[in-house]
Amino acid sequence: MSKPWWQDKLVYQIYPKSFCDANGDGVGDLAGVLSKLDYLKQLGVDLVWLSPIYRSPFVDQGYDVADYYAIDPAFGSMEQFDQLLAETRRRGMGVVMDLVVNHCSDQHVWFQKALADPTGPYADYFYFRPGKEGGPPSNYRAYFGGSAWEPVPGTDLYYLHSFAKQQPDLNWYNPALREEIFRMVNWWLDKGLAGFRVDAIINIQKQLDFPDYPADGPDGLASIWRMVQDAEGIEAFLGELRDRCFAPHDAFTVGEVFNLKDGQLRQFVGEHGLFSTIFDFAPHMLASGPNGWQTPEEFKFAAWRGAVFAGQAACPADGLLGTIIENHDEPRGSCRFLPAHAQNDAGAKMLGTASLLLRGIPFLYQGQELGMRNCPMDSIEEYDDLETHARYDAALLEGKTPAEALALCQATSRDNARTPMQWNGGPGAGFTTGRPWMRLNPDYPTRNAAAQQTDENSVLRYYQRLIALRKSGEWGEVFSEGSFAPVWDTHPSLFAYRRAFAGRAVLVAANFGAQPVEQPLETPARLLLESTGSPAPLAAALAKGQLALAPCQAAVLAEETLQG
Ligand code: TEU
Repeated sequence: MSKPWWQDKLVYQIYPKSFCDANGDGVGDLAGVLSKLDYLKQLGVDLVWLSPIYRSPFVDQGYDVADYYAIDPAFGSMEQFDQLLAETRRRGMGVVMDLVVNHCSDQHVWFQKALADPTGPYADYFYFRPGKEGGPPSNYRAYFGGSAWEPVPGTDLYYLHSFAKQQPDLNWYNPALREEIFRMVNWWLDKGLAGFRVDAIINIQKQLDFPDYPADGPDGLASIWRMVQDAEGIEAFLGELRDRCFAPHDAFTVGEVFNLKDGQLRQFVGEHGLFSTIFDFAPHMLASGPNGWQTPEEFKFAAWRGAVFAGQAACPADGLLGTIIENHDEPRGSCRFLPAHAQNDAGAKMLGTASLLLRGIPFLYQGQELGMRNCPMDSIEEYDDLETHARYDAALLEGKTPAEALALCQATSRDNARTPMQWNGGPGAGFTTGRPWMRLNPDYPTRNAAAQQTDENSVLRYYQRLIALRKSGEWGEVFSEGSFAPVWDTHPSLFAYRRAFAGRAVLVAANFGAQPVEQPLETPARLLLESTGSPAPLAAALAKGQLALAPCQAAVLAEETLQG
């Protein structure tokens, strides 16, 4: 089996609205991205994933696409996009776009034509269904709240939307729709795109009789997820997408899939997988308590370690998972996957070490390399994200007070990760010369890329060294191709594992506890990297065959005598 070209790649996610604004209108743009390519190269990034930049009314920040063939003017032009392709290629990098094809925008011409002729061919690009007993066809709640069915004006029909009502679901069971999608995907790949991150894709499979489910909330509705979960047949659609588009272009693809069924992982990743990789969201799912996001769970070290290690164990030998700490939908990892005492820069470096060297394709989200933190807003009005507003309303309906509902939003809001990137300590954080579209995290005067670049002990400089090690000529193959094995996996505070390849092995160990730990080593080990900038005590312990880690210290050790 030959190794795929993306096996050793590292991906960096850009949230374009909040990355860098070159024209001073307060919104990030492609010219801004172009101006930061050297920064990304220096960090060690191979592939740049852009959240959607297609023409959009931005009801869901571009995840509502009005024209799949156009760049939204807020971001720039197709010429600038082509320039981005050329400039990344010149630096040995590639561009990955977001592929949002479970739904489009209600402003898309397909939907406009469907509304104009609700029994015509374009209506079958969507799910138009007659109502039932004076109400919608079934009792589904959309992910962003409210009924998942919206009346088609002037008819007794409804259309289905899994997300916002401005995001009508596309009917993948219609071959004509599938042809449109394949043509569009191939058009982008022909341009020279490296691949796609495939949005919310599990939702394309439906039960076409749309059965009701028992209500699961005070609104009397049942989550649409219930219907999707019981639906079958996604493999056929994704197989066609792979064979018609991805495989002929040797594209890199990462699927956004939640809650795979038993045995499905084998079909999704690996040599004949439907995608190159899929995100491992198991650690993120731990934050949902018995009542989902309404009952957020505190970080529990052993459960988190267990979820990460279970993902590593479940992944087939010929496949890779996308390892991820944070993205544009999740609170910042530095406030989430760390115990309270470690929610600081030392913790961010430790978490980065623990995550980036796992088996898999590492994904970084903008600002993660600065240890950027959640940004709790003072009132619900300050939040932009529609899901946050839906959660606020749902929490009130559940009987929570406004203060309790706001606290829930502060803990779980997607806007925590969507505040502008912090480039320097000057006005607008170097993100914009104008007024930023979303408030800056108030810590930007001290936490920013310029300050961190000149501080050898910063999170940024540490991430640069960590990524350089992962990709080094000496150890790169161990990280990109090596096996994974947990080490000391019942220890109360150590997160440790061994990566091994071709007779060489690396031990990664991190102390998540508030107390120092000491542990005898099985084999002599040499220090490759440590996270605190104070290696002396660890080096002294290693000389005696011991591992000694201070709280929040992570270390990477070469164990050259072990067989891989
Ligand atoms: O998210 C898909 C998804 O399942 C969301 O429900 C996500 O889990 C939730 O927002 C987390 O709080 C994708 C995109 O990543 C998201 O930004 C979009 O809003 C969504 O699809 C609709 O396109």
